[in-house]
Amino acid sequence: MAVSKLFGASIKRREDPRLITGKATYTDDLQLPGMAYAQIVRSPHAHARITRLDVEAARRYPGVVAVYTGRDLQGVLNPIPTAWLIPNSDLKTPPHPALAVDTVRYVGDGVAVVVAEDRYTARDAAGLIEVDYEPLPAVVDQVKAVEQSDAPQLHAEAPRNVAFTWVLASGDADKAFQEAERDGVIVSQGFINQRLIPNAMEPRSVVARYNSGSGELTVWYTTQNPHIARLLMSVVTGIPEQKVRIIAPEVGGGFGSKIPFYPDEAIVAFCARHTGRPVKWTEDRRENYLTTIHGRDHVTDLDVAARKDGTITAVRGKTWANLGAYLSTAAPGIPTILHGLMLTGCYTIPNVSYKVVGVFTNTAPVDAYRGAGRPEATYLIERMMDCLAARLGLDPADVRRRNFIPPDRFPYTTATGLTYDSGNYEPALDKALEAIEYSRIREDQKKGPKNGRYLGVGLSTYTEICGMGPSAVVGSTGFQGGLWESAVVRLHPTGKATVFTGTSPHGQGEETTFAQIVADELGLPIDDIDVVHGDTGAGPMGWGTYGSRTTVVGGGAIALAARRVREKAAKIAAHLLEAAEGDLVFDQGRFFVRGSPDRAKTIQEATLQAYLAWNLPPGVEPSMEASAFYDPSNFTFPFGTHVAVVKVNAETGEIEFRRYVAVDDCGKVINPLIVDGQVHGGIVQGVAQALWEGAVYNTEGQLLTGSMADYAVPKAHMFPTFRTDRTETPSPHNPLGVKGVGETGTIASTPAVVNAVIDALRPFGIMHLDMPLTPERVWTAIHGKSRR
Ligand code: MCN
Repeated sequence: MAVSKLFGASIKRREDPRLITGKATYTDDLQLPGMAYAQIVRSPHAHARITRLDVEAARRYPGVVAVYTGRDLQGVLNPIPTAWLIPNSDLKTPPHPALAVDTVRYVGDGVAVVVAEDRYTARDAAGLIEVDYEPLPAVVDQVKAVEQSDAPQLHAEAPRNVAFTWVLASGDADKAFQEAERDGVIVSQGFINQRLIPNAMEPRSVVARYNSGSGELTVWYTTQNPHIARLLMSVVTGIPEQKVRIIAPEVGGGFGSKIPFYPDEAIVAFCARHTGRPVKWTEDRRENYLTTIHGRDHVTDLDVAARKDGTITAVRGKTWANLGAYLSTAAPGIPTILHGLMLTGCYTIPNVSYKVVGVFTNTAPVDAYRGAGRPEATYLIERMMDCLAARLGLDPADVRRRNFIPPDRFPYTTATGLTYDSGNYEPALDKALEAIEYSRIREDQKKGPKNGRYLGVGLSTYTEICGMGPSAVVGSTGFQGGLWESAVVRLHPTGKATVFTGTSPHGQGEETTFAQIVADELGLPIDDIDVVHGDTGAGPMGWGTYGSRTTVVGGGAIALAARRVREKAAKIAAHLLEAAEGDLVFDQGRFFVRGSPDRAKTIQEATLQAYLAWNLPPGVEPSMEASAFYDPSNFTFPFGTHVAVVKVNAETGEIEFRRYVAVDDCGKVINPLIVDGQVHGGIVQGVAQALWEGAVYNTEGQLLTGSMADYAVPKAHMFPTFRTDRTETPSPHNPLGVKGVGETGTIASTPAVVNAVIDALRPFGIMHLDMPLTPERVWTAIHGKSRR
């Protein structure tokens, strides 16, 4: 690879050839000798009591190996745990059995599992299981679940279906609102952030093998965090952690949906252990829609108080967060820590009063979906910026500028208690406005609609919290783990390198960017470096890939480990060159004596000597590897401006998505090509929420959008070309100066597009519409039948 400086180079992802030529191994590709197949029988009711469960016919069906019910698992498997126990919230954690025993609480709740010789037999036999249900009333709406006195109750442990009440109060919001009432302005708006269904390319899949001779359980599965999975697998199955090995082969994308520890992996492990056979389970897409976690699903009432010049003095509100039937692994932390603390966005809002009520309903569990809490926060504050601008007759860009945290105030502590590491918001805004030709659009708007099409432009000036995170801080929020990261950089005798990371990329491209980091730190050719991840049996413990933490924390650990290797190589080179270490210069893989460039040893030569160990300097151990465990001192806060331009056809309500500009700042960029790819993918997911996607349950708790035919996953032709650009404000505390970027597009784009559509609809006096902005919804609003 003829690139002298690899950090910052747009090189193609090395993952892709195998992924796009069918050479990659996914969990479902695995074939183990003697393998059997599992099929989970799931409840067709959203809420019901199980009165009879007869598995005899299934058990007798030819080819069936075993059938288990919730009662068989009782006392053998522990309940599925929740790992984010947010404090001071009266959090209720009702038990979540892997298979329901008496009561099912959402459509898709497992009641039995069939293990058979092949997956078709397993499926056929599952159809023979007779379950009598006594249906109970269901509730799917989180506000009704809490506020309606006769709402069905899901768990005895959680009166009124309240899982937690989380309160954030800072400054004196009441006083600010009183002042605004007298001499300013108060804007109030209700917002629905609809439920979304993650659509990874591959659904979830598990293969478990238990060796009763050694007591070892090996599980291959679609997880974003194998080490956490091992810990939780051990907790749930009781198998000692050192006997459990988790391997994530090709995962096929996750977008957060493969973070949680689901009942299914515990069930499959149980089946493998109790049948003595390796067992495979792969969900189909329908099952995926019903039982893999969903995202978002907030109902919010929000007020902002401001001065007449547009300076916001306070934000106040309440959100009802739908958590589904059970608390998924990280669920309590998403609408609180990752959402509430980001409510003030990139603005100097001094007073905050916010309450989040987490609610159980008869729906699939809700957990982290790309952005996880931050898209919901950004949506609220960025929509409010536009509402306020409209109320005051100001330009939305000017209102934002007025409230930006000035660049000289970083590190900046927000009213919500976070310390933003670095930021410089105006240059990103300026760049984006220039690229979209903002003034020209505003001029065009003044000319009025053309052919019944109304022009709109929408901004989103976002910041977000990622690079999770300092362990002590996340621990103080109730997260039951650390969020440091591990790395091992190992050079082999031939000078080639294997790098182990505790993170577990599954589509983001770190096999490439991590190799770029090591290539630069050690001056090795990039093709000589392999990156290994996703196997608890390979490298040290680490916490996985989510929260756009992989590069910031995992990459930071890799840089530190590589630097340790370089230090050791320098000692050996100095010894071999009979020079003082302090006299050596390191450049592109060579150590040479300052002033004598020919007196040199390459890092490969030093490495070979480290393995031969014939002539090592005193106190230096053989071999050439180093590890690092990096716990960052703060999160990172990337930011930027996204702008969307739309035209709305007033006759049909259709939205023409015309142009999109994204200017992001994720600090130092390792690979601009990959960063662009991440931003593109993120924008698509965020825009899809604004315009098309939404999970719909009917009042009985049946998922009406239960397949790709009913759920509006967008297609490429629905988007204009995205124009991306960047500013660069390094993170001051990260060894590489990087900030995360994996979620920025999703976080930023939703409000940009909604703001653009509402901007276009301003001539009709429309102040807000809830997402998705379908033609029907827009048309209804234009023609005067809006419900809000
Ligand atoms: N990068 C870079 N320079 C930076 C920051 C990042 O070159 N300053 C590169 C990274 O090295 C990496 C990519 O950009 O190749 C994204 O890195 P990062 O921001 O660290 O995000 P993570 O790797 O932690 O990915 C997690 C993030 C999340 S939370 C979701 S959800 C998500 C996403 O990434 N899910 C994805 N992107 C996805 N992309 C794919 N293809 N599939 C998913 O499931």
